[in-house]
Amino acid sequence: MYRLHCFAQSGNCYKVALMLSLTGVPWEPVFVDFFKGETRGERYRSEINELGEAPVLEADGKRMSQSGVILDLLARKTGKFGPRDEDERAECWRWLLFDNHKFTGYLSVYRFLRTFMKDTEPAVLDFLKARAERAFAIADKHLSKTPFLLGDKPTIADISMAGYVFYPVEETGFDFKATHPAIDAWRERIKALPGWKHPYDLMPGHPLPG
Ligand SMILES: N[C@@H](CCC(=O)N[C@@H](CS)C(=O)NCC(=O)O)C(=O)O
Repeated sequence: MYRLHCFAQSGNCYKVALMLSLTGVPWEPVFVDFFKGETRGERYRSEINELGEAPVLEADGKRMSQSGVILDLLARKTGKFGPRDEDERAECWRWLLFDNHKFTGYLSVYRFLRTFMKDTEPAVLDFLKARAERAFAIADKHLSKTPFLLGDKPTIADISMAGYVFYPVEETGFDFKATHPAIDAWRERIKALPGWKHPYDLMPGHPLPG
């Protein structure tokens, strides 16, 4: 039984929750009260994750963090969504790192500041939005040539990049259907995979208390 420390508004947590759901392995969520500061607390940092981040996966008596590392481990354990050879492994990690740094990296911070923190400088939001849009343009061009990032089959690279794309347009500020048709079509292909669920149906903590 896997235990995933997570909360519904976190697309980084969703990457792991989605992988667990798509692979059909038994797991249970452990709610992280992020908006009350749990990840910044001493207990979380000393007992759960010294990096002060979610997601954290507990398995075989170990705790591990960084969604990319966790996805790689789950792919190896389940034999699903992993790269099939060394070339694919390199390609997978190329997209995983691009996602962590740029696609998820800018999209997640932009969404967090515009939706969950109300006092961000407009210039900061403009910068993050422009950076996110550059990453989207690169992904959209690539996905106009291939159904999934590495070809015909979905991999952990797709699961990682899908972390934030299912949240409502009102939250993210991005309407992929209107602006990035290849990302939108790829998103529909992921949604059609058996076991797919929306982040708000997979993890605890939604809606936020008013
Ligand atoms: N690269 C990390 C990012 C994890 C991350 O930033 N998680 C957020 C929640 S979505 C977090 O816990 N942030 C706390 C902080 O940065 O202080 C991963 O993919 O796991």
